[in-house]
Amino acid sequence: MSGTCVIGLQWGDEAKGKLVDLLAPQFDIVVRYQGGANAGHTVVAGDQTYKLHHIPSGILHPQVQNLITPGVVINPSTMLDEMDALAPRGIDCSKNLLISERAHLVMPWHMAEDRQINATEVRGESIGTTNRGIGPCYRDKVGRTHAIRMTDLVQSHRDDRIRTVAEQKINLLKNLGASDDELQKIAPDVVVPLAASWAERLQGMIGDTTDLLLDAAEANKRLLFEGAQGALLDIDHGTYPFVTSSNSSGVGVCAGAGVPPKWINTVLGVCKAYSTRVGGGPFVTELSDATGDRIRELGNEYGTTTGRPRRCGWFDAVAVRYTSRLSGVTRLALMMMDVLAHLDELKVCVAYELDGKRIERFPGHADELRRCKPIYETIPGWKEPVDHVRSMDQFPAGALAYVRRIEELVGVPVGVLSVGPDRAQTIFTD
Ligand code: 2SA
Ligand code: MG
Repeated sequence: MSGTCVIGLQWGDEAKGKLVDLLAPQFDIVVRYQGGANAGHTVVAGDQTYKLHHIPSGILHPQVQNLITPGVVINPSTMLDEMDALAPRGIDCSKNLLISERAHLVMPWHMAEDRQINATEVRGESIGTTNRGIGPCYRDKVGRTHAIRMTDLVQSHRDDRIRTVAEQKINLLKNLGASDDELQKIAPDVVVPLAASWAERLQGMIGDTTDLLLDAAEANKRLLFEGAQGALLDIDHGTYPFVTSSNSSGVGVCAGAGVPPKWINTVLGVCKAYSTRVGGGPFVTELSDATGDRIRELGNEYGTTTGRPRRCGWFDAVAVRYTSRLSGVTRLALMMMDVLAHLDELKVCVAYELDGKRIERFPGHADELRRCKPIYETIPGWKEPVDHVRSMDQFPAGALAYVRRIEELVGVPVGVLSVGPDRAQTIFTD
């Protein structure tokens, strides 16, 4: 049994891509199993920075097979752009990438529908999606009547199917007040040839990843599952409705990839040494002050996909304990430790105050979470930079005390610490 998962425990952007790239050489297969082009995974290799959206972060290793499985929603135009950007840098995705025929397509109408979602307030706030068509595509997947899958691209019914759905979507979007410009982008005469061009370029890379993965698991191959977004954005278990539309916590791996739970034995829970969130929704430890701004600047906390500034705050142990338990985390990876150096003191949220009562449970309702006030423990800061640290004994005592406290509060040992974006700036504790 050798399935390992890398799961974000906060609201995404925990630097999962960096870890997957580092771990990939120890695995035979790397799997992206949920989300889509809303993800932004940054990998730094030497002097090169790669920004990946659909393509698994194992792609930089030619001996590793990369899979995009049924739970992912794919925008072929964006994916082809991503491949075209990798090609001149010596990475030929056609060699070691297989895309599931069962995966759903994000179509141009989904982007128009997403803009409509963002223009609508839920519980007094916009969800603040990435406008990548993710929610509308998953909605069509569940609804079944308007869905288009990878397999449809390479079937003889392709043009008819796309024309029919495009006509229905035009009517729908007209009623929702879409602009002429938006409607033009989804006209059948535009979308039908576009889909044909996708098929021409992708057909050799579309296949049955489910069968391949089951064979690989039964042959004891080493599998690495790369989560996208973070567990607090999970459609069922996150801060609903301010979530993404897939199961981004550990519980999503089996359904999205197509593997039974018995093949998973290690779950690496990735979190920053502080918290960030991009988009709307409650955020108990948010800092709307100079410390928050400082974390944003030092941590370069801007969206990889949209460039949006991320909201920043202290580490929330209530939230991470919840998502760590939910995801079955066996080791924590604590990232961005370098960003917290030089502070006089740090705060860690150890419980919430909800309507005058102390709670340690993570509330299931966004309104309840919005009413929660953080109960902080103050921890002395450390004045020394840590970006040069390469082993546990090189950390200042203050930084180690911070790590130990987080382990205690979350209830899981830290297995990895990161002190910068480079591969070398990663310390494995055992
Ligand atoms: P969506 O587009 O429907 O998935 O948006 C719903 C919510 O999920 C959040 N979300 C994310 N949060 C953090 N990082 C994500 N990926 C990009 C990145 C985001 C970016 O790596 O930086 O560039 O802005 C991501 N994807 C979705 C989103 O903000 C909504 O709150
Ligand atoms: Mg990201």
